[in-house]
Amino acid sequence: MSNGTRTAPRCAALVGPYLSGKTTLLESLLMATGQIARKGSVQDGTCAGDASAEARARRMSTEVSVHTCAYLGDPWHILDCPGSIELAGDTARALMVADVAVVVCEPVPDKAAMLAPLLRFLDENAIPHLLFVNKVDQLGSGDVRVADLMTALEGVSQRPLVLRQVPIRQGRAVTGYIDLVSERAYRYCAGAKSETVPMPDAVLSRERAARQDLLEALADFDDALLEQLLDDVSPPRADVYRQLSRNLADDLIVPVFLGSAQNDHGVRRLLKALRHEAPPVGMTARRLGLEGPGGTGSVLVQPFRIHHAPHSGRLAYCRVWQGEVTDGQALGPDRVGGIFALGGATPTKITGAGPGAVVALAKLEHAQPGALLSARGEAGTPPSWPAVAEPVHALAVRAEQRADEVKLTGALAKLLDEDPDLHLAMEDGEMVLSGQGTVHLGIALDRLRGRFGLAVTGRPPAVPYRESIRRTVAEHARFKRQSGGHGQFADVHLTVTPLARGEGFRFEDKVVGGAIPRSFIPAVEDGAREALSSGPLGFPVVDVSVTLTGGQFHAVDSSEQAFRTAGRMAVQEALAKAEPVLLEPVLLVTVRTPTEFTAKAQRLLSGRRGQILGFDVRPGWTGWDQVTAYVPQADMDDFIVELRSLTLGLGGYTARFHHLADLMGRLADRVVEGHQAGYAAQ
Ligand SMILES: Nc1nc2c(ncn2[C@@H]2O[C@H](COP(=O)(O)OP(=O)(O)OP(=O)(O)O)[C@@H](O)[C@H]2O)c(=O)[nH]1
Ligand SMILES: [Mg+2]
Repeated sequence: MSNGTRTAPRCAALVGPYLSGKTTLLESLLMATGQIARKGSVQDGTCAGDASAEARARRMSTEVSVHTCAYLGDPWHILDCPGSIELAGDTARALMVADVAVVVCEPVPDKAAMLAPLLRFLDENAIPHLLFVNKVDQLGSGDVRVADLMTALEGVSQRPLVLRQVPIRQGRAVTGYIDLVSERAYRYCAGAKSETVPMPDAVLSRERAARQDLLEALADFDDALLEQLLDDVSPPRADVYRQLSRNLADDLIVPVFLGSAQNDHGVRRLLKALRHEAPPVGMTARRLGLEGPGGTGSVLVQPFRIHHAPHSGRLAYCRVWQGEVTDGQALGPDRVGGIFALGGATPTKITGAGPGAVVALAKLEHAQPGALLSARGEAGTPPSWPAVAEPVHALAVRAEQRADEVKLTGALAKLLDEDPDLHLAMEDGEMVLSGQGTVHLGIALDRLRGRFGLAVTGRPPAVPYRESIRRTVAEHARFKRQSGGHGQFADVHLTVTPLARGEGFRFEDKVVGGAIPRSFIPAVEDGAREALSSGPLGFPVVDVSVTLTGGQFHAVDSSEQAFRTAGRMAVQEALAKAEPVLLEPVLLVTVRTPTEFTAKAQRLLSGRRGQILGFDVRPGWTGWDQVTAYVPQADMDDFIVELRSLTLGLGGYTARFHHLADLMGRLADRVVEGHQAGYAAQ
């Protein structure tokens, strides 16, 4: 291990849009490397990548899974990442520890735009990546030319794409490829290595042109190669390979491969490219500017995800950047309590892990994704570590059985620990879980049910309506009770007055001449606050001032309790006469979308009672707009679902509470009736 980097495991992340075939590709890679004897399938729920119950049930990847294999003696870790845009945070964190990313996409030019956010992330972080155009078995039916696909893909990549293969077709069907570096032709063989075949004449001219493009792309970064090209000299193959791997490591170019994961086509070619061109762990650590506080030999580990396993407890999935991790050693503020290899059905215990390894470390109770750990302590989180995403969807979560409430709190704490993109807050008495969309939150609920055995429900959270008044009203209330011994007596005169929006509650004491003793006045204020906690419409009352103007007391029978009750009665009666008005929360919403969908996004906002404030280009994003609008919170339910369906899944938004607006007429009646019916049902 110590002599280098070649034998240290490298780590490739499989990423790309939802359902592009990453988990199927993983299965094919595991088979081609002899890791598994038989291929499972996503559809049958038998593949290695989607092993969790949530993934199987949904036939999609619901979390990053870690796999281990070896190809021609080189050890590899493969991270199969979920493609759903709602789980992009998990994928981003996995990408931060990978040496190379394999971007799996479909051969559909119209879907190229779906790659834009991912390619942008890879380029911003200079993560070496190549494209694997999957499902080429479908190219025939769609009659798509690879050249058109490349044009579409180039439109969404900041880095130049370099096509490495041209397809060989029979009719429309793709039956093999020509490798543009070795200039050899291959015929695909289902489930096995491709066979070498003579170069078909029909493809020769396309091959020449594509190879010239490839060399020219490389020559942009290499003067010697440029000279050779200008002199019409064919550069030595070894130089081309060297240049390819250097340019990949520096994220200067994006090589493009073709294949079909389902049929194992092009998969060994991909493995070879990874073997020759993917940078070793030491180079990745340098790219990330990482070095342990004790120099290059000292141990440096970075967790990228937390998992609470039923038997081993809290596991930190980590990449070992340098040094050797041993069981029991100090790491960060904790001590390693078990090292587990990942990839099988369950983690298996091992004794140590060296540079490049992706392992699960137990008992690192304080480890957080991104935060570097060394033997000397925690070495901080690099600034490039992805930020947590702002929530765009929320559910009020409840245990069906009261007895489960404590267990639910514990289970949610674990889920939040595992997934930094989940958020939990108490809002108007409800436990509100928020995250990246219906799929993201649905998976969280499935985990509560499946992993933690909890019967839970998730409903749209209640909209935090408020109410206020529109008129000043003076009121008098007398509380008097005579029941044996001491009686109760308090008499209060007060006025309620509407305040401007946002001013909250104000209490003024204008009692003169000791009509009410000082000591009872705070009790009147308490009573007023009680009355405001639920107004005549049933909601908390805001923006009201209460002025105590006078009253009476009794030397023996008056008490704080009596004045609180009288204060509450007076305010309650005054509010009912002061023209109560329902207030609804309005959010300032900023929608981000590719320009081609801006008009649709605007219509969506207007359709939800939104008041468009304006639109502009999205700063730093060519071809994107952002639209700002005021939208009532009540109309934001499932907004993200519709926005995504209108924008190829690319649109997103942020929302902040902005103001409370008067709500009147039928809409207000419906809210009040619904609220009262809700109470009656409880
Ligand atoms: N025709 C064809 N279908 C494929 C190929 N590879 C995958 N599929 C199908 O595409 C669908 C999605 O495959 P997955 O491997 O689950 O895709 P994924 O990218 O892992 O999906 P997520 O992880 O949910 O984003 C499945 O129905 C596969 O059978 C291929 O090469 N050709
Ligand atoms: Mg998958």
